[in-house]
Formats: sequence, structure tokens, C-alpha cells
Amino acid sequence: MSLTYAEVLNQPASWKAALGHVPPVWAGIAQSLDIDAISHALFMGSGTSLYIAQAAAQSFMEITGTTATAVPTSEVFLSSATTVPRSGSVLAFVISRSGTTSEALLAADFLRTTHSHVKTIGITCNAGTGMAARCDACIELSFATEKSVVMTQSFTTMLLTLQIVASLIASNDAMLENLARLPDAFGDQLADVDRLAQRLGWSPVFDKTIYLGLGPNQGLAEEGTLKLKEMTQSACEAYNPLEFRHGPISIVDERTLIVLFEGRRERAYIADVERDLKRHGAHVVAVGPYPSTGADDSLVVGATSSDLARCLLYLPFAQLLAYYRALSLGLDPDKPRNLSSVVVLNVR
Ligand code: F1P
Repeated sequence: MSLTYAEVLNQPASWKAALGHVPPVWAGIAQSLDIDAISHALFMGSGTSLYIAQAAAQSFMEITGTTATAVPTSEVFLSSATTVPRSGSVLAFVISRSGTTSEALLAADFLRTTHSHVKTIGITCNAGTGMAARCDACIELSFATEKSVVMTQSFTTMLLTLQIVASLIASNDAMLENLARLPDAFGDQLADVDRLAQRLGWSPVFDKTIYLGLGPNQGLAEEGTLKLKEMTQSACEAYNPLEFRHGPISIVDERTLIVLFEGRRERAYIADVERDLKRHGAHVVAVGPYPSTGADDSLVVGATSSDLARCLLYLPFAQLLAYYRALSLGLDPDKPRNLSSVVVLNVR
């Protein structure tokens, strides 16, 4: 079995491990760093970890009511005037699967040495890396580490970790209970998700793929395109579903596959978008908590979860679609072109 496929299937085990591991670790961090009133949360990462940051910032704001932003790690030290709040009690989450990406380490160093009002928390899947040494505290999720270059279970497990942390900060037990149901929900949906991803992944019809999502789902839509780019180098883009009609829709034709990550909040607006996409010839896949009558394919996931707690359940379809598309093109998903698992920056 390919490494990537095995890691996609291992997600419920990693999620269960995170649900047990994170609460006591966070309690220790909150006590030792004296985390009390937070005025802003800053999430940062590179590549897939940036998309975790985007979804996590949206989740954090919804769960805690405190403002949060997501930025590429490089912008923290190269454009701090526009990315780092100048005052207040700021919590900065530095996200990096490897814990060794140069920009992540440079950002952590920069914040620690120049911004005393910012507390840095590393989120990584490898223990004992430079990340732990450079941040004020670090959550190490060794059970979600990966052999693959392409990030799958590390994405969802680090995002889940950040949603758990936000729920703990807000003392939101209902959200924690919702999150605790995710591992079983993954198992319930897997057969349908795998079947549809396999059929569409192997289809020779599509020459471009668009992912649409809003709110926390926008980061997930970006991540869906990154999986396809990494594993298949095929044309793909991500947008907010309502924004997509304001211009980009002109790229749609009969060879376009469009995946909509839908939530209950936008339900009243989305049927019209689906109709328009189909009118222009796209094959529309709706992934969400209710069956869609307007789409060509409808995948029901997390029907009983809240919009926010359901987020992670959208990813397995995107991961498997990229996996099967790679196989259909004769590519090895475990060996993506031009990529290694860590980017090291040589600074002169
Ligand atoms: C993650 C990342 C991946 C990408 C590539 C290089 O870095 O940018 O998103 O797929 O393999 O590394 P990190 O999370 O380890 O910092």
C-alpha cells in the first residue's frame, strides 16, 4: 500500500490520539505561560501548514470570539508591521509538520527576540526539533508524523489540535464533544468518499479542478488544490463559492470538475451557485451535511456536526481524489515532482 494512502486512512487513529493528548498538554502550557486574557491570536505556516493556519484562525475566532489572523511564516519577519499586532497580549501559533522549516524557525526566533508581548506556541508532528527550542511552548504530535512528502493526516491532526485548544480556551464543551465524534464519522463516510474519489480521480474527462469553500472551508479548499498540484501537477484553483461567479467562472467548461465544500450557513445561497456552474458545463460535486439535489454528485459528511466541527471531514475526499488522479496519470503519489518534505532556505 502507498504511504500516502495508508496515512490518509490512519487519520481517525491520529485524531483519537490528539483528542486524548492535547487537553492535558494545553493545561500545562496555559499554566506555565500564564495564558489568561488574549487580545489576538496569530497563526502562521508555510505550504500546507499555511492552510492549516487559515482554517485555524477562522475556527479560533468563531470559537473564542477573539480576533485571529493567518499569515505565511515569512511575512512575520519580513513584513511584521502588517502582520504582528504591536501591543496587547498576543498568542502566536507557529505551525510546521517537520518542526524544521527555515521560515517557521526564523519567525519563532524573530517573535521571541523582538516582541515580548507575543507568546509563541509551536505545533509540530516531530518531537525534539528546533521548533520546541525556539518557541515558548510546543505541542508535539508524534503520532501524526508522516513518511510521505505530501501532508495528509498531519494537516487534519494539527488543525484538530488547534480547534481543541480554541475550545479549551473558550471552555466550549459542546465543541469538544462535537470534535470527539469525528473519528467515528470518518469511518462512517469512508466507503462513499473512497468510491466517489476513485471514480472521479480515474475519469479522463477533467482537465481542471476547482475547489470552493468559505469561512474555515476556504483554507480547506486551498489545501484540496495543493494536494492535486503536489501529487498530479494538474490545473486547479480555490475560491470562495460566491466570489467565483464574479469573474473566475469564465474558465468553466465541460472539462471542469468543481468540488463545493458546503456548510449549513450558506445553504440558502449555494443552490443558485450550483445551478450556474452546471449551466456552464461543469461537473459539480457537493460535499456537505445534507444531500444536494442540484449537484451531479452529492457526498453527505458530518450530518450531525456543527459547520465548524465538520471541517476535517471534507479533507479525505480531496486527499483521495488527488491520490487516484495521480494513479490514473501513472504517477507515484509518494514521490511528488520537485518536492521534498522540508524546505531549507539558504540565507546569504
Ligand atoms: C510543509 C511543506 C509542505 C509541502 C512540502 C514542503 O512544511 O511546506 O506543505 O508539501 O513538502 O514542506 P512544514 O509543515 O514542515 O513546515
